[in-house]
Amino acid sequence: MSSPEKNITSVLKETRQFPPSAEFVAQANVPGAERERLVEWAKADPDGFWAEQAKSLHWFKPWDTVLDWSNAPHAKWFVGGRINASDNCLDRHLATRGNKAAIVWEGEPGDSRTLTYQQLHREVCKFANALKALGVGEGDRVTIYMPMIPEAAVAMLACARIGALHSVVFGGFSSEAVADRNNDAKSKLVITADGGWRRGKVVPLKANVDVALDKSPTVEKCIVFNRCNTAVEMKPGRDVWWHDVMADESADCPAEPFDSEHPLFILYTSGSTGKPKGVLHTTGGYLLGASLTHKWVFDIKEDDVYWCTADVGWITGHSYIVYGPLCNGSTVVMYEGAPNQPREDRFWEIIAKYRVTIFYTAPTAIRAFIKWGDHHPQAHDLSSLRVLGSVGEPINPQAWMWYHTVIGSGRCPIVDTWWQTETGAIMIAPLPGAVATKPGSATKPLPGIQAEVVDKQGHPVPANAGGFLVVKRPWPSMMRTIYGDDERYKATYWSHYPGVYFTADGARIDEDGYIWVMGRVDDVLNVSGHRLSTMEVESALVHHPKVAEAAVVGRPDDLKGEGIVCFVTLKQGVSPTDELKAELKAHVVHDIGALARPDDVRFTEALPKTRSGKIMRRFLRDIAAGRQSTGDATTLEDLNVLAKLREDDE
Ligand code: 6R9
Repeated sequence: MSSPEKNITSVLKETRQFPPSAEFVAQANVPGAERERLVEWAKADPDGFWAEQAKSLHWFKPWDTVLDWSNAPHAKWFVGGRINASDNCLDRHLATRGNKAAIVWEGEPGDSRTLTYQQLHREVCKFANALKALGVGEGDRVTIYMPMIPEAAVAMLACARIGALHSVVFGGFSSEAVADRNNDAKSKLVITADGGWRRGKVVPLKANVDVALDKSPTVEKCIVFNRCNTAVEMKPGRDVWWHDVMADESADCPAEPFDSEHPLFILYTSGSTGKPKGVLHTTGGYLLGASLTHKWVFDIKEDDVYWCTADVGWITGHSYIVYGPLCNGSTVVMYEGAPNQPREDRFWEIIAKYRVTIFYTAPTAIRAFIKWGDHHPQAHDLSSLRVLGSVGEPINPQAWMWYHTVIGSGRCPIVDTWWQTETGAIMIAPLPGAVATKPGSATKPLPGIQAEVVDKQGHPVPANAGGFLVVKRPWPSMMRTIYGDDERYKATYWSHYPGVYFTADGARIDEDGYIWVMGRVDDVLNVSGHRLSTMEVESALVHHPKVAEAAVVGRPDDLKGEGIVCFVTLKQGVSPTDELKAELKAHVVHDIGALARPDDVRFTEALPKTRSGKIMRRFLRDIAAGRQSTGDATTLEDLNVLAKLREDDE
C-alpha cells in the first residue's frame, strides 16, 4: 500500500502490461481491430460517428444537426431531436425485458428486493403522476436527498419522465449543504426518507431536511419515503408521505418527448473556489455518453449482473447505476449501507449471492479491503466475475495488482476509468477486449474523445513529461454550463486554452500513448474519491466564532487518498485547546458533512503569506505531509512564520 506521493514514484517505474486473454477478446463487444476502426472513424468524421452511435437510443423524432458549437463553449447535441430519458431506460425494454430484473437491491439490515423492468416502470409512472399532482412540471427543479434504496432511482426517473430537473444531494451531506443546493437551484420540491441505514444507525435525513427547509424559501412540498419506521415530524401542508401520494395514482403516464437539449439534471460538485458548482447535463448527449460507455467499457452483455458500488448522490451513481445501465436494459445491483457492515466481507457475500459479473468500485474501497485481509474475499465464490472497474482517483499499482489477483484471480480485465462530474461519462479507459492494461494507468481515450496532455502553452508534452489533461473537441455528454452562472463555466473550464476543455488534472503520457492521471492541480481535495474544495472547508472554519483565519490543505493518506489538514489562527484571547480542536472538527462536519471531517487541526499564530497577502499553500502542504520544503520562500512575508510552523510540527 502506498500514499499518492509514493504512488507517483511507483507509477513512473511501472512497466507491467496485461493484455486481455484470447478467450475474453473472442467474446468482447469491442475487440482491438474494431476499436481502431472506431477511433479512426471518429477522427475523420466526428459528426457521422456520433450520429451513428446515437441511433442506439430511442428518439421520438430524429435530430437535424449532430453538433451545434456556434455558441461555444455551450454545446448543443442532436439538435431538433425529441427524446425522453425515462422512456429510454424503461418503456423501450418492456416488450423484450419486462420480466428481467432491473434493480436487485440489498438493504443494510439484511432486507432485499428485486424490481423487474415492468415493476420499475409502474413505480416511476405512478410517482411521476404524483409529482405532477403536487404541481411539479417541465423545467422545475426537484431536490432528491435519499438513502440508497430503489426509490432514489424511481424519483430520478420520474423527474426525467415529466421534464423536471433533479438535483440529487448525497445523503451524507449536512442540512446546510441541502439548503445551499435548494437555494442555488431554486428547488420547488424535496424528496427524502425518514432515514437510511448506515453502520447500524439511522441517518436522520428528514430531520436534516426540516432544518434545511427553514432556510429554503422556494421549496413548497416535501415527499417522505418511510424507510426505517422512525418518528419524524410532518409539517401540515408541506410534508406528505410517499405511500400516501402513490396510493391512488394511476400507472399511466406516457413519457413526453423533450428536446434533446432539455436539461436532465443538476449535480453539485466542488470547485477550487467557494461555493459548489451546479453542473448541468442535458438529455440526448448525456444519455448517449452514459449508455455507450457502459456498453463499451464494461463489455455489457444481456445476462450480465452489474454492480457499481457508488452512491446515487455522485455522478458515478447517476451515470453507472441509473442512466447508463438501465438505458442498456441491464440488471443492476444496488446496496444500502457500508462495505464493512455487518461484516468486512459484505461485498464478497453480495457478489457470490447474486453471481455478479461486472464489479465497479473505488480505489479507496480497494485499499480498505487490502487492510481488512485476503481471507474475506477468499471465503466467497467470486468465480462469476469477469470485468473489474475502478473510479474516483488514481489507483496505486499495488492496489491494482491486489484487485487483479485476489478479486479477479488474474482472469478479469481491470478497467480504470477516468472521468468527472463535468464530463458526464467515462472519457479515458481501456476497452477490456482491446487494450492491454498497465497497473495505475487509465490507458487511452475512448473513441471520439480527444484527450491530450499539454504544457502551459497548450502544446502536447513529450513522452513522460508532466502536463495538464485537456479535451480538444466537444463530446455529447459534456456539461452544458454551471447552473445559473455561464461566466463561471467559461472561466473555470474554457479560459486556460481557447476552445479547449480544461480538466484541472495533471497527467503524463507514456511512450505507448497511455495516460497516467496524477491528480488535481487546483485546490480541490480528493478524499476517498470524493471532491471537496479547500475553500469550502476554510469557509466552514471561519464561520466558527473563535476562528480568525484558516488554511486547508491535503496530505497523503494511505486509505483515503488525501486527508484534510487545517491550519487555524484563533481570535484574540481564545485558548488553543484540544477541546477546541474537536469542536472545530465537529463544526466542519455540521456545515458540510462527515466526509469533510478534518484529520488534523493545527493552531498557529500566523499563516505563511506572500507580500500581496496570498496564503502560500505549498509550504503548508509540505508541513502537513511532514516534508522538508524545497520551494522558494523569497516572496514570503515573514520567514518566522514558516520556522514557527515547522517547530510546532516537531
Ligand atoms: C467520476 C468522478 C473527478 C476527479 C477527476 C480526477 C479524479 C476520477 C479517476 C481520477 C485518476 C481515475 N479521478 N477518476 N483520477 N484516475 N480513474 O470521480 O467524478 O467526483 O467529479 O471527480 O476525480 O481528479 O478530476 P468527480
